[in-house]
Amino acid sequence: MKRIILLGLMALAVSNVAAQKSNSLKKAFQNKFYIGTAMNLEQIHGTDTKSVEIIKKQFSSIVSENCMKSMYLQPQEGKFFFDDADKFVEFGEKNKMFIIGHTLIWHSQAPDWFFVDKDGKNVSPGVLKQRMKNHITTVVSRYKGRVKGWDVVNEAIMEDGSYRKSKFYEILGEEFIPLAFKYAQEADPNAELYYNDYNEWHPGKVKTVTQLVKDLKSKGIRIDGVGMQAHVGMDTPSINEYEKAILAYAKTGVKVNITELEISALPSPWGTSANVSDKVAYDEKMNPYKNGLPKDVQTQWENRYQDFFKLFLKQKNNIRRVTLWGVTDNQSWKNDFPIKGRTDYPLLFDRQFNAKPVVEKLIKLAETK
Ligand code: 9MR
Repeated sequence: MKRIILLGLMALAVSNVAAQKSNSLKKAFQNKFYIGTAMNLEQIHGTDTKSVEIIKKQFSSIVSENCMKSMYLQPQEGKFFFDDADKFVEFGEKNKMFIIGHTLIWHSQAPDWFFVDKDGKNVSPGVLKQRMKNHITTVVSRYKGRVKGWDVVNEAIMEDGSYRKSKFYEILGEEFIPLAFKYAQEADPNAELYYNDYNEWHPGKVKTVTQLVKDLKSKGIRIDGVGMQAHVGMDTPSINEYEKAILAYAKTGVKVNITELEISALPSPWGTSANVSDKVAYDEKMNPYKNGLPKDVQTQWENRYQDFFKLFLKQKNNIRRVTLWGVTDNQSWKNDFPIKGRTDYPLLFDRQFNAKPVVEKLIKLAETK
């Protein structure tokens, strides 16, 4: 009788170990790459307790979805607001996470004052350099040694490979990118520094971004990674195109971060733009799954996630981190982009805070690869 109980207990212990091994993304991927999520304000301040539980259990890395953008950190010249960002960094430290700051230099969500003088005219190159330096130095030094990686420059290149005609570009030309990296490096020599962009599998972008990495390196300026935002759809881009881009970036000697990952289950009026100013009017036909995904679409969506993760696992030596752009479907920006007011299903946790079946499948994939 005793032996039977003992055997029973042993079996229970073994199955517990097995369950433990496979009960979170964080554990399953720990020897592959960091697996992260973006955090919004409710999560950072702990009011969304259910999401916070998921984040602690499932993810090994976090990035600020909005609160470290320059319009929030420095709404007026010289007047910094750090309350949200401080909380975000504290959360990451407390939970031993790899903390990412997003983003230092981005044309969008930069405060208007950044580029103009008191008469509203563009400032001189010298003034803009000073403002960039002050912003980057103040922010990066505050979190020195704590924020482990920075999206230094975000979305500066267009799909055809040309430079985006942003205010930074208009006033400083291409030079604004090496300058931003130099200022960040000076402020925290040990932080990883990244260039981050969407549609970076596009051949035109691949060409210019790889050249950019080479140019920075030849100037003796450090760049550690390219962040490939992964705001992808059901068909575009192809896994093959995506892999080619990963290999091209890796060949320049940097790591690839898969950033801002989510897979929209909805029809798209165009490819996979993540340019926040590209919006399309609401159309009932474009919002077909208000009450849930039909089984066939659900299966197709799960397969698409698995195909991407198979690629990430295959390329794990080139990939440092895979970060989801949010936790639950209802929190995703995709419900309002590119068409406002739709019901999308792009993330790994549903509107009731439950892990979707795909989570278990991704865990299994990680454990068998
Ligand atoms: O998810 C972010 C959303 O909440 C903001 O309203 C939006 C505008 O700042 O930015 C979203 O995140 C963007 C990211 O910072 C950069 N790449 C594209 C993302 C989606 O627009």
